[in-house]
Amino acid sequence: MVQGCEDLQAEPGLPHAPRVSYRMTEAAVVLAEPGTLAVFGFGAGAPSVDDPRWLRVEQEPFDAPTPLELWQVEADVIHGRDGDLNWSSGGGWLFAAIEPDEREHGGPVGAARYAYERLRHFVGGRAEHQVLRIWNYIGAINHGDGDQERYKQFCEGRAHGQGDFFAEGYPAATAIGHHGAEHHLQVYLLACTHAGERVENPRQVSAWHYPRQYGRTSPGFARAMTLPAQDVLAISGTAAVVGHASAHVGDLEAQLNETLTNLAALLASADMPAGFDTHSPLKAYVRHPADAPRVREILQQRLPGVPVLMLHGDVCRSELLVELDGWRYA
Ligand code: 3EB
Repeated sequence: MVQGCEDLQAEPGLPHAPRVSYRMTEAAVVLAEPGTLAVFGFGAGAPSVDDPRWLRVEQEPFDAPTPLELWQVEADVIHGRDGDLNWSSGGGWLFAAIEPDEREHGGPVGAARYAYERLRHFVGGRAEHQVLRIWNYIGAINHGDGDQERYKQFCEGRAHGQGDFFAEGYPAATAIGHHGAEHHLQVYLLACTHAGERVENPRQVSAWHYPRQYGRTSPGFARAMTLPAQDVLAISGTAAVVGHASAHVGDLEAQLNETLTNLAALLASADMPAGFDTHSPLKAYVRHPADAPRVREILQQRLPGVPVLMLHGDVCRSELLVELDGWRYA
């Protein structure tokens, strides 16, 4: 009997990572392209677009004109809504997003809990149930004192909402403040049919081991995640944290240098080649708009040719002035 094609193809390869890029274009144009999994606009100037793959991020860009961020896969994409949760999938990948209004969930703790409960239940019922990377954008993130700081309340709600969903290991993540409506929480994720490989940074205490001084509930996230085909490293929000302490308080340039040192250590730890290139889209979240030109200048020197989108975003520790995250393609 002749072996059929089906047999030869029965063992599908690992899904190739989505291509993440910035492009100066219109949402409608890229949403019409095959393989578009998600499209992000930035700030109040971005349009609202009625497509579950579209997300308008609350952070204001420092670049004008501002590109869109695109996630594209080499497969057909389907999309839909599940109540207030938006999703799309294709090629083994899943995008899911939810943007609860804190006023409808009893405040920041309730909204974070709700977001993570909804995402966990939705993703848990999908073939693409391995959450590899997650982003959290929080209004007025440093408002409130001590354990009442809004970031710490977010951490509390997140921990309740995720339950034991990440018992085998946390995804890579970013949690950054925005200056849009304070009650508007934005959470979105990238999940896959296959697990990735978590990467920690030898220069940093793993976040889930942070001591009590940073809050009752330690943040749960991996420093980075190698995606299943090992072709991309998804890099979590990275700042001037050494050990568990914030380094160079009050010194923007030293913090940025320390952050770049952390990124180099992370690439080494992930067995990735050193450095970033034109296919490594990064974001720089800058606390004080007045610092943005200096951050841009330093990054252009240190990471020539690397696409960096600069956003007005507050790091979750009020003494930290800048944070980077993004992607490193092998
Ligand atoms: C840090 O290194 C900076 O709470 O999900 C970075 C990435 C940070 C993710 C999160 C927090 C989070 O601790 C803060």
